[in-house]
Amino acid sequence: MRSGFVCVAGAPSVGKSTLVNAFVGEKVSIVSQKPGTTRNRINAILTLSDTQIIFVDTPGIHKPFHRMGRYLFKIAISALDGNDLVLFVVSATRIGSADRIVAQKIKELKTPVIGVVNKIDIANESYLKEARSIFDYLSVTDVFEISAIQNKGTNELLGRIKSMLPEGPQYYPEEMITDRPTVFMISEIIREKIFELTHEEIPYSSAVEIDQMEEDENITKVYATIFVEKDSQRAIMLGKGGKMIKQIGILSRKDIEYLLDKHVFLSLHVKVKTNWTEDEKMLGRMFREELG
Ligand SMILES: Nc1nc2c(ncn2[C@@H]2O[C@H](COP(=O)(O)OP(=O)(O)O)[C@@H](O)[C@H]2O)c(=O)[nH]1
Ligand SMILES: [Mg+2]
Repeated sequence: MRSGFVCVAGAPSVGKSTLVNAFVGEKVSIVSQKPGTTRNRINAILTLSDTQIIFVDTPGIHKPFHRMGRYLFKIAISALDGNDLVLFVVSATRIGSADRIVAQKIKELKTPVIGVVNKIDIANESYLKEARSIFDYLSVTDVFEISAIQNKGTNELLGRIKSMLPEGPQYYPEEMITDRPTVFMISEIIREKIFELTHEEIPYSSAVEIDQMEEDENITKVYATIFVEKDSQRAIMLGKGGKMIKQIGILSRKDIEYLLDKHVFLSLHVKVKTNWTEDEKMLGRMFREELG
């Protein structure tokens, strides 16, 4: 059997999580239009008859500006190490300093690299040229132009990935699609809806913790807390007459029911925790898995 870890690296919003989901054929990692959606290192597992590929999704690499940002940066950088292969993803719609920072980090690695230019469905010719020059700088000759969202070029890319993996063990049971527990997946679904529905600093000031899960025969009850940093943010999260939190709840419940394949009762609570993005204890809980 061939197997291995494939780190999906790149600047924020280039489509790393979308690509990982496309490979696995399930929504393992949340996606939004806003940069900084992914906060953790998430393994998405694809098991085929003779191959197991573990895609390592990561936060986008960019200059950190607060304590949580520094954690995200550390997680993304340390995830680059110890893989069998790195996919360096850029977007055909925008190449900038963030991509060059990632390129510099990748240049230091000894791991083989495949270049991926994503979003060719909305490509801009001048950026395609810049993408090529970034890969030239890294002496990466293996470059695939794809659209993760339309599943274009992803099969060819997958074939190339498979051919580059070493002989190895089956790391995970074949039915497993992620190394993350259900409670994490649920908290991520809720966070995705917050990223979709709220704006400006609100999604970045939000965190979700699952307080309790009760499994009855016909229904699973989930009690979750959404943390924000200020009273004013709490008011926005709740919305006029509770409209916002209700909408977050409706969309989240639908996805959680799909995930669990059961009816779900979801109770969301919004709590203010001043400056939690600077709080070592809370960050320690959020990044327990990554900090080892
Ligand atoms: N047009 C287009 N949009 C894409 C494609 N891949 C991802 N996106 C969009 O780009 C945004 C960021 O995607 P995401 O996977 O969260 O990026 P990440 O931050 O690199 O993980 C989302 O709005 C995606 O729907 C693509 O191939 N084409
Ligand atoms: Mg992501």
